[in-house]
Amino acid sequence: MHASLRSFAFLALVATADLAHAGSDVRGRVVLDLPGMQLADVGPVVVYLAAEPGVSAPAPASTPELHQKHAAFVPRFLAIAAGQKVAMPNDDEIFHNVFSYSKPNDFDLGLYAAGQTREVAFQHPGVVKLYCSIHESMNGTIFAAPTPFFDVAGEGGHFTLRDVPPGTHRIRTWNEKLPDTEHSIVVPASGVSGFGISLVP
Ligand SMILES: [Cu+2]
Repeated sequence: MHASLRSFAFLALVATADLAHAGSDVRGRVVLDLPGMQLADVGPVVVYLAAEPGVSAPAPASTPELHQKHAAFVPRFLAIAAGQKVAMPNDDEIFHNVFSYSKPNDFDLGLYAAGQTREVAFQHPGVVKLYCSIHESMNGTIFAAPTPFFDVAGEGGHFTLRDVPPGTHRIRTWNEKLPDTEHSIVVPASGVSGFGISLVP
C-alpha cells in the first residue's frame, strides 16, 4: 500500500515537471507545395522567431563546432543564435584559412594548422557564407537567428521551438532557395502544436 502510494506521488511529480517543460513549446511543420519537389531537395529550412521589443532571450551558452575535415566544412550548414560562438577545429593534416565576407558577421581566422581550433562569435543575425582561402571548393553556411528560438526542420518538415515566452510573435522561415516567410503566432502558456507553414506563398 505504502509502496503504491509512493509510486503514485512520484509519477505525479514527473508529469508536472514534463508539463512545465513542454509548456510553451511551438511545434509544427513546414510544407513545400511545389510539384515534383521534395523538402530534401531545397536544403535546410530554418524556422525561427523574430526579436520582439521588450522580450529578452539570451543566446545559448553552448559553442557548436564546425569542423574542417577532408577539405570540407562539417557540417556544411549550421544554425545558431546571434551572440553564439562557433568553434572551428581543423581536423585535417593540412592548413586551412576560414573566412567570410558576409557583413556584418565578416571575419578571417588566418592560416591555422592541423589540430588547432579557432573561434568566432557571431554577434549579428543573418546568413554567413564560409570559405577557405586555400581550397576554393570549400564552402559552408551559418544561419544566425535573431533569437534562441529556432530549429532546422527535420524529416517531414517537423520543427519544435522550445520554451517560447507566451505572447504574440512573428514566426519566420529561411531557406537558401525559397522566399522568406513570416506569420504572426499567438503562443499561450500551454504552447502550440500543429502549426503549419507553407513555404511557397
Ligand atoms: Cu582549406
